[in-house]
This record gives sequence, structure tokens and C-alpha cells, in this order.
Amino acid sequence: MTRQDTDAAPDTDCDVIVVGAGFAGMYMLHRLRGLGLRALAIEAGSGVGGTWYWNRYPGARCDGESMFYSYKFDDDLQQEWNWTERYARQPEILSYANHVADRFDLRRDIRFSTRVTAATWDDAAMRWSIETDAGDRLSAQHVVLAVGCLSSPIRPRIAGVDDFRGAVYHTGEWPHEGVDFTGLKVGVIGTGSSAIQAIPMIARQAESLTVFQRTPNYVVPAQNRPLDPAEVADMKARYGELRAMAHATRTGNPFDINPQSALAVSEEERNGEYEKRWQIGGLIFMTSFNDLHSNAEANETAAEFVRNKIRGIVDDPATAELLCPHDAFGCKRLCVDTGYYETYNRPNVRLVDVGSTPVERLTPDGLTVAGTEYAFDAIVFATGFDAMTGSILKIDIRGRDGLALRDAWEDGPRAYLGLGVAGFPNLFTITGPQSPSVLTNMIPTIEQHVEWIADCLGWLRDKGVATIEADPAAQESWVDHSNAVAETTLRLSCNSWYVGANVPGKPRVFMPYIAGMPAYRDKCDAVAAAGYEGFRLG
Ligand code: N01
Repeated sequence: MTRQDTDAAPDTDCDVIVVGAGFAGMYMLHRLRGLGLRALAIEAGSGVGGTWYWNRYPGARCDGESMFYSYKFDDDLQQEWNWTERYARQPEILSYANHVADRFDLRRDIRFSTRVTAATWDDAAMRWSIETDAGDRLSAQHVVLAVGCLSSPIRPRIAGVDDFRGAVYHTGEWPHEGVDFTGLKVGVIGTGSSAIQAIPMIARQAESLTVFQRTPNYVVPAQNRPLDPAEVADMKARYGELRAMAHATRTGNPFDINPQSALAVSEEERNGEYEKRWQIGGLIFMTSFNDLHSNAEANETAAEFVRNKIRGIVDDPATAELLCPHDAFGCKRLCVDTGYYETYNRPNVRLVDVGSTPVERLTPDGLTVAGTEYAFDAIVFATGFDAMTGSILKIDIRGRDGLALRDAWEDGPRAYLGLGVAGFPNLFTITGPQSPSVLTNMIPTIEQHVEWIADCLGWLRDKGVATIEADPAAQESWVDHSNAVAETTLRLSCNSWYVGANVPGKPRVFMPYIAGMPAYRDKCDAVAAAGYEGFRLG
């Protein structure tokens, strides 16, 4: 839709427009109401839940532990909700999101099935005008972008996509009614977290499954299991203490962090530590030693441990070697599975390397790689997202003097604390670039941002301040610091979505802030305590 005449009268006036009604948007709305502000959330989906509304592929579940991947802001809420598995499945997380929406009566202030298309700052009025694909015209003093970090699905530009006569799916836009693959020949493109969860499930249904792998990933077992009600009751009795423990870690997860170097112990002791964590299951493997992300030699010990696991699980040696990753361990997001490697022992599953020879094109019957045609009834793109900036830049955002955010971020995103952007007054991002976001347990991290923004808006109102905007010098200094910390790690050494490498033409910038939540939180608190130091107040 085209940008409307900015002089036309808005149909709704608010104090704050929140874009998105996932876990970030829902809590933001709740806190804004608590401040007595008039707030409205705009959501593209027909329901709440964000990521968990869209990602309904078979096997979708969170790889953060459910007792911790949940809100902690309301003790009654965390006491009354009962998680049934160590890692919750997508339908359970979506039910939880709906429960939260009902419990706090959020839906009356959410406009569903509506996508924000443009937001324009009016310097004279000191307000934002917002347009949507439903033709709404809204005005607000502040805008909060709660659009999610992995919410803009991408399909690779492969020739002939429209030629294929079978069904095509993307894991991030899965049909609500589900897909029955029984008796079908299925191709899956991609081997990231989504594919690794979907592949074992699809393999059980399909007549045959062919996986097209460009880069193998490190995968550790979830060791998922039902939660015992007695265990849940015990954890709930100690929830405050457990949450505080998680809060103090870099990622906001309840991980036992080994303070030793992987190179300071014998090989036997090192492998014993890896084996212990492999058996515990999940992302706790990442904290086996303190230098896995900073020291290449230490990193290689973890990498080789996982490769040996793959060689032990996968029967066919050639397939096992193809599945062995050679990037630095943990450079790409570590994947957590239930039966992923075992799936390659099934007679109906095969792996095709497209790292050396890419998928050439889709044909009416399937796709071709290196001159060989593979015939399919259905193709699943598990090809990921334009992460962290994709959903923000889809909106035509214009700040002071008509500055387009797309232009301001032409060389990569630049934001102060991942919360505000110079040139864009009264605009906040939740879990935005240059904040810890995707490197942490997202729901508690969302809570920290929402609470900081709510406190800020309350403070501005009490002081009679109309505008707040990141100071360009403070922003540059924060971005430089964020980049400098990233350079001390091995995370820049591979082509991950963290650096935008999965999107052709996207500037290569390590987008999240990697120094961890405690350091980040202290900085945010100090900025607020100093009267929002580094922001210009008007
Ligand atoms: O996406 P991805 P995802 N030809 O970008 C491949 C979170 N998440 O949806 O590595 C062939 O990781 C691409 O190959 P390469 C989590 O943070 C969490 O799986 O770029 N292949 C890669 O293998 C995760 O990291 C959970 O070489 C192509 C795959 O597609 C993030 O979301 C569950 C290709 C994309 O993997 C994204 O995960 C799911 C091409 N042209 C997701 N283009 C849990 O909590 C791309 N690929 C469990």
C-alpha cells in the first residue's frame, strides 16, 4: 500500500503503539496499561504468540527449558501454569501465550490480522503517524517495535520456484491445519534448528525424505522428558531462588557454568565433562568450559567430541562424515534435537550435499542438483529468517527530516543499547540489534527491555519530557563496543544469521550484543539512573 497523505486525520490517537503481540508485545501492552497510558498493539497474525503462532512445523518446540522460558513478572501466573515437558512443544507454548492474553485481558487492545506498513515521525506534532495494510491511520507519541528477531522468513532465490507442481512449505509459515506427509516423497532444504526438529517427524510419515544440506550443524540431544508433578511443585516452591540463579548468568538460563579452560584438564576429564552434559541434554553443553567461544584450540575439543558422537550414531560412514560440521563449535546457533542423527539410519532417508554444488533449480517434478533430478510431492524450505532487522526494515520507518531507517542502517543496524536509534525519536525496539536478545533466554530478556521502556515512559511523563532520542555519539560508542566484544570471540568466523550471512547482500555485522545479560543490564540501569544518559531529551 502507498504512503498516505500525512495531513489526513488519524482514526485512532494513542500514547503508545506497540507493533507485534508475541511475548514482547503482550507484556509491553500490559505494562503500558499499568502506567495508565493509552496503548494499542497491532499484530499481523490472527492471534497472539508471535514466533509460536507462526512456527507450527512438526516437532517444533523450544530448546529453552519451559520452567524458565516463561514470564516471571507475575508470581501468580508462574505458579498457576503447569508445563508438562522439560522442553515445551509449540502448541503448549501457544496455549500459554493465549492464557496470558486472557488472564490480563489483552485482546481488547490488540488489532489482529493487521500489518504495520509505515511509521512517520512528525517533528512539529512530536508524534508518529502509523499506517497499516488494513488502511488504518493511527497517531501515537511513542512506538515500540516488538516485531521479533526471527520473524521474517526467507526462501532462497532458486530458479524455477514457480515451476514446481507439488506443495511448498516454509517452516516459519506453517499451515495452521498441519500437513500430512503420509505416503509422500518429501525434500527438505536446510539443516538449522527448525529442520533438525522437523526432519525426524517428517521421516516417520513420509514414504521418502531427502535432506539437502549446505552446511552441517552441531546438534546436541535435548534429553526431553515429561515433567514430574512433584518436581514441578518443588521447583515452584523455589521459583524465586531458581529465577535469581538464571538471572545472574550471561544467557539468563539456569546453567551450571564450568569456570575452567577446556585446555586446563586432561583429555579424559574433558571428555567426561562433555559426556556428562551430553547426557543432561540441551544448551548446557555450551558452558562445558569457559573458553569454548574464545579459544580455537579449546573449541576444537568440543567440536571433535560432537563429531565422534555423530560417527557413533550414524551407521553409514559417508553420511556420518557429511553430517560432521567443521565450523567453530557454537559459531552458528547450537541445535538441540530428539533423534536427528538417528533419522539418517532409516531406509527412507537420504542426505544430499549442496555445500559444494548448490540446488540448481526447481522443476515441475522436484529439483536438480549437479545435473541429477530429485522428484518430490512436497518441498519444505527450512531456510530460516532475515534475522533481527528483517521485520523492522519491512516497515517504512521515517524519522527526523524524513530519514529512512533503511538508509540509516544501510551498512548494518546501529542502535543505542538495542533500545533506541539516533534520528528516530520516541521509537523503541525490544530485543533489537546491539542488545543481547537472541543469545539469551528470550522471555526474561524481553521482560528486562519491557520494564526498562515502561520505566522510561513513566519517567518522561512525570518530568514532562515530550521526546527521547539516542544521542549519535553515545550510539556510535555503544556500537563500537558491541563490535569490539564480538571480535574477541570465535562467533565472527562462520557464515551465520548472527552476521546476516544467510541473506544475500546483507551487511556483515554481528548483530546481538555478546557480553552477556549482567553487564548489559547494569549498563541499562546506570543509563536510567543518570537521567537516561546518552539519550537526548526534548
Ligand atoms: O534457520 P537457520 P532455522 N540452499 O538459518 C539452509 C531459532 N529457532 O529456522 O547454514 C541450501 O538456522 C542454511 O544453510 P547454511 C534459533 O535461534 C529456535 O533453522 O546457511 N540450504 C541452514 O542450514 C535458530 O538458529 C528453535 O549454509 C540453504 C538452513 O537453511 C533460528 O531460529 C527452533 C539455502 C537455515 O537455518 C533459525 O533457525 C527453530 C540454500 N539456498 C528455530 N538457504 C528452538 O527453540 C539457506 N539454507 C528449538
